[in-house]
Amino acid sequence: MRIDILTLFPDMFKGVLDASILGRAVRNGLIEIHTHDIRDWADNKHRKADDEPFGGGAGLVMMIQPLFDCLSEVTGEDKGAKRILLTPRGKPLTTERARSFSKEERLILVCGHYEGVDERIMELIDEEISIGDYVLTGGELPAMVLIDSVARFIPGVLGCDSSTEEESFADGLLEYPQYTRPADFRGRTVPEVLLSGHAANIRIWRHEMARIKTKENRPDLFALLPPEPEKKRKNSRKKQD
Ligand code: 4FV
Repeated sequence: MRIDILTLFPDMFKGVLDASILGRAVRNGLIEIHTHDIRDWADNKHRKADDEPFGGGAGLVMMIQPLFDCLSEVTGEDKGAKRILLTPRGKPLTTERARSFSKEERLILVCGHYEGVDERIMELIDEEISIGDYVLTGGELPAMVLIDSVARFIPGVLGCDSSTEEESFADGLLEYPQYTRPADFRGRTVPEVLLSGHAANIRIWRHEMARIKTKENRPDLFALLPPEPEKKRKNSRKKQD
């Protein structure tokens, strides 16, 4: 997959896109990422890319000319590229949307700044995406969040592709509690069932815990879950015949 990022602050992406899992994915050629400084397309001698809002109001708005010419040139003839504006008024970024974006050939991400972008850019935008109901200083962090969430669905990016199946939101549930060595940390122990090796009981316990955590933290998601019968854990000790 190719990802182009249009931003006034390309340096913000250094460090994030060449570290850890994303960095490895780029090095392995699974993802190709290009950043473009919108100011390079400003056709005024002061490379100005923002101005006061028509109709008054606080703050500045990103000017249409640098953004329009940058997006047009970066898109070129590539009609297959999906052009996304990161904005608080966008559709929410969800696991399903991240999964569907991961199937695209090419994403072009437009990062707004200040109070936002001149509305006439919408002529060149296919989708508006929000990472959450709060206002940030820029679209750069949302672009990084989107790239990270999408990259995880690209085969080969994660150590084992199956891990996207067993995680929060994969089946409408928040994820179950995780534990690793040591089994006893200063008297803080691990639930017995996880040490029992009894796969079915472990599955039942994890599902129960995921439902409890979902009910506690995301009643909106819990309400969407199908009612389910109480699953009894099988007694791990073989019945002595
Ligand atoms: C945002 C969000 C966000 C708003 C004005 C950038 C800022 C400035 N983007 N999800 N929440 N963007 O707050 O995506 O342009």
